[in-house]
Amino acid sequence: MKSLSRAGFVLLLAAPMVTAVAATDEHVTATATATIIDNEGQEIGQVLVRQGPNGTLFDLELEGLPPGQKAIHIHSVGTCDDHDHGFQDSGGHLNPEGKDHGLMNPGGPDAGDFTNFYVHDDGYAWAQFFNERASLDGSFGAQMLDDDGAALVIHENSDDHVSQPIGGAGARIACGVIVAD
Ligand SMILES: [Cu+2]
Repeated sequence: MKSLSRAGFVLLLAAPMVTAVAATDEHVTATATATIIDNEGQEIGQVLVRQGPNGTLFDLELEGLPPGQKAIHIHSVGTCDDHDHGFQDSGGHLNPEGKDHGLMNPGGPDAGDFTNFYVHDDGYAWAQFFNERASLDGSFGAQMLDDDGAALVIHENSDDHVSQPIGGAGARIACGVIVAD
């Protein structure tokens, strides 16, 4: 009897999660995945990208980053091949309108700007971001999957959301090319 009620409890917990995922995906119009690598070229996790009717949702799950607050941005070129040279080939931010960088900048934000996220002491991070200024297919805002693609780039420090060009976020420590599913 005890184990039966426990099983029932687990089922009750599981059911709303399934419903929540289905409800979120009902209006998804395009999806993509970015497999994130570090400066050694090792895979450290993924970001799942879902384009909705009014913005794009990014689900991030990573392991093995140094702890603390980190900046993440959409960079304008879809390459992370130069991991041993700091991911410079991913270019600057996705920013076709030439805005200033920074969510709190009066001349911003650019299309690639996000809020910061936090890496726990054990190197694990989960975060979810929403961006109304960038879409996968160009149906609103800047187009991520254009001819030269785009990459998600993680920096060693947090973004102050004002300073040019990248909010004082420092070195590029991880990168993932955004690839259509
Ligand atoms: Cu950046």
